[in-house]
Amino acid sequence: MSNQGQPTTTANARKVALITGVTGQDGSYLAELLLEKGYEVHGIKRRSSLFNTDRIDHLYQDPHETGRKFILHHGDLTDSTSLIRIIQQVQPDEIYNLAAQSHVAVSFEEPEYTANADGIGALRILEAIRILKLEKKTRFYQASTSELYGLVQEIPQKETTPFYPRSPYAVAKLYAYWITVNYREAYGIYACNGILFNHESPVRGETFVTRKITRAIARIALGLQDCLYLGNMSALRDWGHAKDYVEMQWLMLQQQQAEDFVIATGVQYSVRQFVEFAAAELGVKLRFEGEGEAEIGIVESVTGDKAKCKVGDVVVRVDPRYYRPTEVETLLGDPSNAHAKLGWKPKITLAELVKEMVLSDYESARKDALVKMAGFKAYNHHE
Ligand code: NDP
Ligand code: GDR
Repeated sequence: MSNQGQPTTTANARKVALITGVTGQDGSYLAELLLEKGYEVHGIKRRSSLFNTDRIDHLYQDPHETGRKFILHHGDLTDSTSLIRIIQQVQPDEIYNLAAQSHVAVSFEEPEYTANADGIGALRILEAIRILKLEKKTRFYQASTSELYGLVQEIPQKETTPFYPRSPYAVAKLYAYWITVNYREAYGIYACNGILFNHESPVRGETFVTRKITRAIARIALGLQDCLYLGNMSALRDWGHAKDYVEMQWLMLQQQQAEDFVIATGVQYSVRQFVEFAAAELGVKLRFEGEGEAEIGIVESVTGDKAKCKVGDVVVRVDPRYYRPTEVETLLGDPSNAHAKLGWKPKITLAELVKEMVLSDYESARKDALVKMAGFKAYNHHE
């Protein structure tokens, strides 16, 4: 049963949350949600040679202010000492472990680091809870993933579907999943896994496929880019909106008993369909490699330049560089358990998600176009 909104600590005491991965997509939405709910929110960020807080800058509070509700700490999931120090200092009621090397393709290139951060990282936090004797106080959320299902065993995938991870990322997350279950059973810690299917937003990392597509479509439409290179376009995914999904992360920590939940929309589309939806949003007609003629039009000439693409040009091509050694072909979640027990249903449709992402990237592309028009160089980052 949901006891939504009920404090787990003393009545009226402001709850304290600690978010790892606060600078990431989900971390930023979750921090915003918890601040709205009146929490004191602590976040762990990594040291970086450049500022890495773009997604949370709107939540920034001057460190010299008193009564701050949003506080950042330097730490790293690969560094136990930093985690123990922060958890000791913060004494959180809730920990959301969102930090991870979260890119599946990159995990094939950095498998050991991914195992360390994504697998052992969860263990380090759970051990810190135990070392600091916070087992009864601190609730723990682990960002588990539909990638655990990997090679298809059952469609749709639910909590009881067997796992078959297909990447170093998914194998590391499998360890984190089970160590979370084990610490719940062994030490009575309120610890749970959210098995989240893909979720996206305008602040999604630019190298994940949805954001790569919406950025490219916006740039093609404005004549800033001539082609979009993708890998496996037949992969099927169940895409939701990150804003909806972080609400569920919070709900999972407000129950009487810790339990693991699948969170998904229950609808799947192919990567190729996502490209088509994004293009339709700006009225761009696409031609895919190996296919017949189709019109490709520039939407708006901010620069006054001619569009890079002419009618009939191929603008979506396959580059095998983006294929993975082992692929996850199809993911479709069955969220009925979360609907029944958490009363949770996603509010934002895929059409709304695509629209929000495309319009946001179109605005950024327009800025780049204006910079270019003023004679400055506008760099496009490539992966
Ligand atoms: P992001 O990649 O956007 O964010 C990851 C965050 O983790 C960033 O803040 C990053 O810091 C931080 N981080 C990475 N490595 C370390 C480390 N060693 N120590 C401390 N912090 C670190 O991911 P999302 O927000 O999309 O996802 C959040 C979590 O949910 C991840 O664990 C992901 O694996 C999982 N997940 C995501 C899904 C999705 O579709 N988005 C679906 C299912 C699970 P920095 O900003 O400095 O890079
Ligand atoms: P995924 O997301 O691997 O599902 O992991 P991603 O967007 O990277 O890939 C989705 C599918 O698209 C195919 N694809 C491409 N992917 C990328 N990144 N770039 C391309 O050019 C491209 N072309 C085709 C992929 O092969 C794949 O099939 C995400 C991450 O957020 C994980 O952290 C999270 O656990 C899972 O979602 C659920």
